[in-house]
Amino acid sequence: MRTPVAIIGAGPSGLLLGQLLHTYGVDNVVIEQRSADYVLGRIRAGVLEQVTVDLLHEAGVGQRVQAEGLLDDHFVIAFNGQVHNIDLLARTGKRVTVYGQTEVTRDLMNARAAAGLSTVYEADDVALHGFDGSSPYVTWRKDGVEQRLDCDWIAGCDGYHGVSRASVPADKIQTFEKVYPFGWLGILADVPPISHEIVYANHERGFALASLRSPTRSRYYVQCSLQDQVSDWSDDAFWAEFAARLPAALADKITTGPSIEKSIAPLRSFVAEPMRFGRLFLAGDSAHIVPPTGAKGLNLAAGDVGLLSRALAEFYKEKSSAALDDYSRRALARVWKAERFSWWFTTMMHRFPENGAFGARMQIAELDYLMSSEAMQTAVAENYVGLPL
Ligand code: FAS
Ligand code: PHB
Repeated sequence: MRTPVAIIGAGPSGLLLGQLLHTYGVDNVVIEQRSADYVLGRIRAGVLEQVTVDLLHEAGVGQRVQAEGLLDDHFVIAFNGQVHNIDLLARTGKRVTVYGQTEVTRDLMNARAAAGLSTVYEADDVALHGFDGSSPYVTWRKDGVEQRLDCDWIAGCDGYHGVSRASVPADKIQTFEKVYPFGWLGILADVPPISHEIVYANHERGFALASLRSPTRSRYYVQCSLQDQVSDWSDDAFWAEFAARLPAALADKITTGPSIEKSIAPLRSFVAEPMRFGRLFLAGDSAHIVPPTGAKGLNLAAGDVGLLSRALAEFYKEKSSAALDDYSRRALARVWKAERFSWWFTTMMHRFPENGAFGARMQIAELDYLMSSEAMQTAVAENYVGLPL
């Protein structure tokens, strides 16, 4: 088998890259280690930047997000028992769209199948070969049979634990990492959300986040210990802690109900440099991770594949590799700014016992200043709606 571009991973990065390349007339094959159902079963991001929505439209899969996505023109910050708005539309002229990553993935999977594009699910022992030369190829085992795909380029869209970044020789890659001393316990429940806007709460008991997937489905999080297990948290325990961390005006709006998904995610900041190694490009979580506080993970992944798809299209249509040669620099410039915002927002909103009473006061002082400064609110708003590609 042969294809111009082999894409490793059928998460949002891999599927969006595949769809954009198809739109630009560049054939590609996606190779995924899990089943489609398994990929769809992961509950992750919920907020899309306009750049991401525009890319979904460019890829021909913008219909449902246009029809069902909820437009938010502000988000909420709660602290000291008070509720404050960060007015995105007034500060930037832009909004964010609330639409779950699961639905983005579903739309991309359906479009890929409708276009008759080749996707290999449940591929075992995926391995990358020859990407330091001019004849890269990918091998895997499917139903016990060894397979090989020759290609011009490999796109490593296989996430933080994938094989792509791990295939790069250690002396050719530099990584930067910060692991946070807590996790997020997330719950999905078919109950009406307390707000159609995203609510971020700084509280002495710990951080809480209120989000949604639709007017009837809520997505809530509380900061938890890394020693916690999901089994330590009954639904009742979650609802009680969630309410305790919100101002009364918001806690009174909580409708409780049984969880349909409950999971704990660790938080880290991570970047691998560069994002290109010969004929291998890294995109999305394979190259970088942000703490989800700033709702940047999925959006950074979309930005990477927006740049990479256009650069690959230029290579095939105009026989120029200029944009490919500049991909890593351009992608990393945007990645590091999102890493900064996500780190700053996480540091400001979560409880860090090791920082003591002074550290807690510095957080409140930062929040007080934010709410008193139009300049700072504009800076926060332009990072939250997403920086230009
Ligand atoms: P993904 O990890 O989504 O996809 C990679 C794909 O590659 C997977 O399907 C995997 O099975 C496959 N793969 C892995 N190894 C492979 C191999 N060897 N061979 C073939 N395939 C392989 N972001 C937000 O903005 N907000 C959030 O609230 C949020 N919550 C998150 C919660 C969790 C638990 C995690 C892990 C991430 C969260 N994120 C969040 C970030 C998340 O949304 C990512 O940014 C997004 O999934 C990135 O998409 P991909 O780069 O496609 O990586
Ligand atoms: C979500 O809806 O899952 C979500 C929203 C905003 C965030 C993180 C997660 O910052």
